[in-house]
Amino acid sequence: MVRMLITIAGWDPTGGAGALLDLRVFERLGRTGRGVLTAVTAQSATAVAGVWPVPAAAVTAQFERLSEGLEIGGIKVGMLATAANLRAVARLLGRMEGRPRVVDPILRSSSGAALLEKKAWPRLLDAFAGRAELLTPNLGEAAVLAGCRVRDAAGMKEAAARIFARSGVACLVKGGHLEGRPADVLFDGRDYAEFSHPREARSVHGTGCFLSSAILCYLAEGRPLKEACGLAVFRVGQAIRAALPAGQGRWIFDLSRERGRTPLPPRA
Ligand code: PXL
Repeated sequence: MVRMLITIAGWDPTGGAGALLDLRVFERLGRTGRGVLTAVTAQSATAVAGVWPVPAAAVTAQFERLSEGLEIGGIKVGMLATAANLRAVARLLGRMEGRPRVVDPILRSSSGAALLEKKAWPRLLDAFAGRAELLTPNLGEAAVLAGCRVRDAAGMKEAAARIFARSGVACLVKGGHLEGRPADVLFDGRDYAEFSHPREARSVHGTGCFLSSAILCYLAEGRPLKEACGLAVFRVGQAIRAALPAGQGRWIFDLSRERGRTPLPPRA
């Protein structure tokens, strides 16, 4: 039976982020995907105009019906919208021990809209404690989750270590918004790894969704965490360079423009 990847995420009608992008990334990297919706958003390429959460009972029911008769190869969690959805999804992940689970702890959109209600922010690490293989906060999310300033590589290491200490889950802090040459920092509970990448001149919507979906694909292939993160960082860079302008200085992924590109760097 084909092992499906599942994204549990929100709906961005532009397809630049959320479940629609996740499913395209899965397919682009050779995997079959299915989706559980947590919220509907209304948005343009530049701003989120509204968020309508899906009730937690509907999130759970989607997942339960979907997983009947399905071989699940891994799960990615994105936007959750509500504290009730956070609880429900954490419970579902708790039943998926042994399968790769990647949680992108999305708190806000880049335009500042809350994509998880604020009262749930302090509960996120507890909810996913021991129930995922990786958390992928950006600098702002890492600062909120770890409760410390995250302004440079040392701050990223500190935040990743605190997040691991509180959740028992490995943490990749994304440094895309750092000054200078950006790097992402991984802490797996024992060792740190840094993945530096060129500064991309383009501000592409959904970069975090792309990255976490790609990491899940590589984990589902059986690659170790560090290798999966490195390959995904590389792959996001490729996709950014094939993105389309979306107006007002923003760009949007267009995976159709990538056809024929090498999906992976040569194996070392
Ligand atoms: O990029 C974060 C994100 C994730 N998921 C959905 C979104 C956004 C940002 O707007 O709308 C559904």
